[in-house]
Amino acid sequence: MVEETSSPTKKFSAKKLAAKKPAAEKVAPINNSVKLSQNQSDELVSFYEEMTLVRRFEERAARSYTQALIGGYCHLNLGEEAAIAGLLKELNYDDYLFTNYREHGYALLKGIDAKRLMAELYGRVDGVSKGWGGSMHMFDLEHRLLGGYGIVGGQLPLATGAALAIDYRGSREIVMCTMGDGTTNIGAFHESLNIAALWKLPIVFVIINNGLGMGTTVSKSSAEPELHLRGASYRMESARVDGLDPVAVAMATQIAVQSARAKKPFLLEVMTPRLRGHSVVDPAKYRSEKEVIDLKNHDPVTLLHDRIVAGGFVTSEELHQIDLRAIKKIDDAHHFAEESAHPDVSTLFDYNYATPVPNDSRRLPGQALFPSTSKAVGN
Ligand SMILES: Cc1ncc(C[n+]2csc(CCOP(=O)(O)OP(=O)(O)O)c2C)c(N)n1
Repeated sequence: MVEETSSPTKKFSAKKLAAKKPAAEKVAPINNSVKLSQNQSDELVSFYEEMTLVRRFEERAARSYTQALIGGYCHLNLGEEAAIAGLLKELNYDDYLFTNYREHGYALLKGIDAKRLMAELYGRVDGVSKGWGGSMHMFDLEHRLLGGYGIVGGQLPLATGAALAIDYRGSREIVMCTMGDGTTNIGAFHESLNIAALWKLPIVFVIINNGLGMGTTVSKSSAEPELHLRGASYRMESARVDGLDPVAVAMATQIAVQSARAKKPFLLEVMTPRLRGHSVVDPAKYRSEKEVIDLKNHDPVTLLHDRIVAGGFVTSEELHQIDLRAIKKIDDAHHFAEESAHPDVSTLFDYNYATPVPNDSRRLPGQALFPSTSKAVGN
């Protein structure tokens, strides 16, 4: 279900926008054990293939982390699979994507090879960021994934700038910029939405609302907990959609993307569960027993499995075969990553904009960094 925003300034009409291009064939609501048409079943199976790939990649990443194959921070998309599949189905190859640090699944479904992504997690030269970015900083210009950002909200001004560049060039691409619910309380969220709306930029802002910023609930941190309503402050059309249902997400995204291509930025809120802790090292002790049990009934992969089987065209065994193929692909990625070399430390600054800085705590503010620059500043 796509909910419409009750904006006090502008009424969002999903029907009107959708009428410009027919939305995907409507599929029965989730958890409903009705029969599907062959086309509907095929569409769901294709989502299932993508979602199991993300699921198996993330499970492998969790395991590899405990085996010390991955260093630094590592945040997983477990629970977000339907949201990712639905969102990325509507992006063209040449559309740009910016995400936060919880990004593996997005990189995978943007078309980047699982081998290069796993090698990045393992910090190896064949990684998508040559081994220097790690889990939070995947970047691939070819697939137009422009990061992967560890600073909460850091991606928003950059994504808005990319949308401005597209507008300036007069080309047809759009930018999609995802973020967590907690990010909507960062100043950059408001600055970016304001500029995007004011300058009519081709961008879709996506809030992945998993209900938690680390361990803090949305209701404890946001005065307006219906986050999509914040679009109204910028006269930006917006909607909230059920992130357990890939078809609903794709339909809502289609509307959002059409809007962005017509130079009307859009704010889409996707409601998802976060099946594990904030990062791989968080045991999520702040969750009540009831919440933990509840989560088991909100696994998008299991829900989709049951929905497809109830649809009557595909058996559980056939879906199991899809899952086995995903496991094999991720296993191959793991072996590839393990065999890839560690990058040479001399390449540390090769892919940075910043120049090397001496790690000298005795240097005072205003003092030159290097002898060569001392002359330039007249010291
Ligand atoms: C500017 C900044 N402040 C604080 C942090 C520490 N931090 C990392 S993740 C996070 C929570 C963000 O939550 P949310 O935006 O909901 O994203 P989610 O982790 O749920 O995907 C915080 C506070 C940070 N990385 N950057």
